[in-house]
Amino acid sequence: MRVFSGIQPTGAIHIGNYLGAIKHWVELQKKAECVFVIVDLHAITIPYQPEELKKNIFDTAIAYLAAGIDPEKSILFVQSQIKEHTELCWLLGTVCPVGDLLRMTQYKEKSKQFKRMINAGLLNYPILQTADILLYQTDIVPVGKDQLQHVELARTIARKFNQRFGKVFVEPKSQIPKIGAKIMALNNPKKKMSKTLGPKSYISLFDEPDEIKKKVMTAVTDPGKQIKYDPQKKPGISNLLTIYSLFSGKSIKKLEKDFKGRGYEDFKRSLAKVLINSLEPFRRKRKELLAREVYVEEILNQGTKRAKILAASTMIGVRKKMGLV
Ligand code: AQP
Repeated sequence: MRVFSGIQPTGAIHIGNYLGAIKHWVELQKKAECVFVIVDLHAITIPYQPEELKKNIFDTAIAYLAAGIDPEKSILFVQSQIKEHTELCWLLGTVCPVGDLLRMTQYKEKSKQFKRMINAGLLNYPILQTADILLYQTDIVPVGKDQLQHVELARTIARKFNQRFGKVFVEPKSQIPKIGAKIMALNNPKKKMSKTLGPKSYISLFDEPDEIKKKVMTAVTDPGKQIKYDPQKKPGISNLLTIYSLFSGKSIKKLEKDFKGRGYEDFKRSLAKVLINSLEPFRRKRKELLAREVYVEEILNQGTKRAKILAASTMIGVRKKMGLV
């Protein structure tokens, strides 16, 4: 079984990225052949600073490793290092209808968020993501809920291509966690926790204890004071209960019982403690890795070499089927 997934180096990796994706990657490494990528070509579809991007790519690699991605088991690399991604993107663009791209929720949301820079890359983003996935003959794509639509499109494009030119691609399936597939922003529980919404919306994997405490204590909650899971009526506290449950291993029911009759403040104080303790090993590992820059670069170089072999092999089949040889 081949597993593929990635994250954009658009800022600090947060607990939403972790609970929705990375945590499951770490588990999947034990039983599947995994390819994990830092999708820098996706990150440049929104406004960015080149120097910052370079730093974010490195920081994202450190986040993967600190959170438990094992370079001995999994392939880890930076997308732009393998030209086959952009080549396949162009070819698949001739198979994908424009209408399918225009109805993608992420395109609609990001083009509202970045009104002044709605570029063709932002619209074509899902084709590049399809190319990323299909290049590695991926069976499973573990992602958060927001990426479900894109993976569905990748399946459709794979099917269309195979029908028109003959079978080359595996049709990938998404794997979405039952709980934690969409962690909401701390400062606005109606919106998804997101790197580009800014640090007040998220807790980074590497936030210091003081920051964690401050962000949790000021997280938006709902009227009333009951600790009860009800995402419609109480989106704020329900989101915090989900986070608490996933980091502590206690069920939401048990937490509701434990905190019965106690107020939000008590609950938040306890959640902050859980988060500070749970994220401590990540902070420690990151500090170690920051002092080993050459080692991290070598992991990425080795990953590129391994991924390149897989990507090049798929492209031979694609070119042949499309009459491009
Ligand atoms: N809030 C979230 N809850 C659960 N899963 C999430 N993911 C992202 N946010 C949440 C999952 O993390 C993986 C990497 O996402 P990405 O960096 O490729 O882009 P994204 O989904 O757009 O993530 P962000 O943090 O919201 O980044 P920006 O702000 O740059 O757009 C994916 O599997 C995603 O589902």
